[in-house]
Formats: sequence, C-alpha cells, structure tokens
Amino acid sequence: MTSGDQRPTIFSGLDGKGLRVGVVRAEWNSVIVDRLTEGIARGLSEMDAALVGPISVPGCFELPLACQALAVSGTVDAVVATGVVIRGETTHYEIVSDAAASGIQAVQLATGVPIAFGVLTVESDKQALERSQGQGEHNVGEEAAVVSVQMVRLLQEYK
Ligand code: DLZ
Repeated sequence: MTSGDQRPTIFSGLDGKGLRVGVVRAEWNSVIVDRLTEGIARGLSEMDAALVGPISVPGCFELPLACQALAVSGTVDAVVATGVVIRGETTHYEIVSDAAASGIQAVQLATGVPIAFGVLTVESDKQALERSQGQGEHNVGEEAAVVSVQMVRLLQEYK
C-alpha cells in the first residue's frame, strides 16, 4: 500500500444541486493552483453544484480571512480554500501552512459554514504535480470540492 491508497474514496452519487460553493485561491505557485482550481470546478460540476468565484488572495496566509468574508456573506453554502505551500521554497513553510490550516478550521467552526481544505502542503514541485492531476486521477482540489458538498449535506441532517 502506498500513502496515496489511504485517501478516502471519492463519494459517488453526491448531489450538489442547488448548492453554491465559494472558491478562494492563493496565488503563490499559481501554475499548480490553476490545476487545483480546475479540479474543484470539475468536482462541483460533476455534483451539479454552482461555483462562486474564484476569489484570489496573495498567499495561503490570507486564505482564512477571505474564507471568513465569504462564509458570513450569506451567498454560499460552503467554501473550498486552495493554494500550495512547498517546503523547499520557504523557511516559512510551517508558519504559512499552520496559519492556513488552523485559520480555516477556526473560521468553519465559528461560522458553521463548511470550508474544505484544498491546500497542498508538499515537499517538492513533483509532489505538487502528482496531487493536482486531471480527471480520474489524484487532485486535492477535486477531493475538497466533494468534501464541501458532503459536509453541507451532513449538516442539513441536523437542522
Ligand atoms: C511568504 C510566502 C512564502 C515564503 N511561501 C509561500 C508559499 O509557499 N505559498 C503561499 O501560498 N504563500 C507563501 N508566502 C506568502 C504568504 O502566504 C503571505 O502571502 C505573505 O506572508 C504576506 O502575508
């Protein structure tokens, strides 16, 4: 078994009809972020959910604030945050990655709006490319899109 085999299976049959999902993308490593954003769009389209945005922010450090603005705007049912932090490129790796992850978690808990973590935190360009592939292959953006709809449907059961 490789580490890739431990990913959850993409949930088939999820219905996103009538849902609006906001996308916030960080522009560092934008070639990879484009691939992740394509994955998000593909995933939402397959579930028949509408994509709102994407909204761009400079880097992953800024993702939580923009996600919060979108979450409280009342215009979306969920948000997908995406971006790329590559360890080799920055001694700020842990600072930027941790700020993005903990900030996004804080926003979804405070607002009750699901925010899926479609952020790649990787060691190299090679890993980033492997995790942002095309249809039917590993794409963390597409997986996050599925999670956003899954969480909306889950929370609806408790309303
Ligand atoms: C400063 C910085 C560095 C060194 N590396 C990344 C990165 O790999 N990925 C990313 O999304 N952003 C990076 N940033 C920018 C920070 O996220 C942030 O935009 C700046 O520190 C300004 O607040």
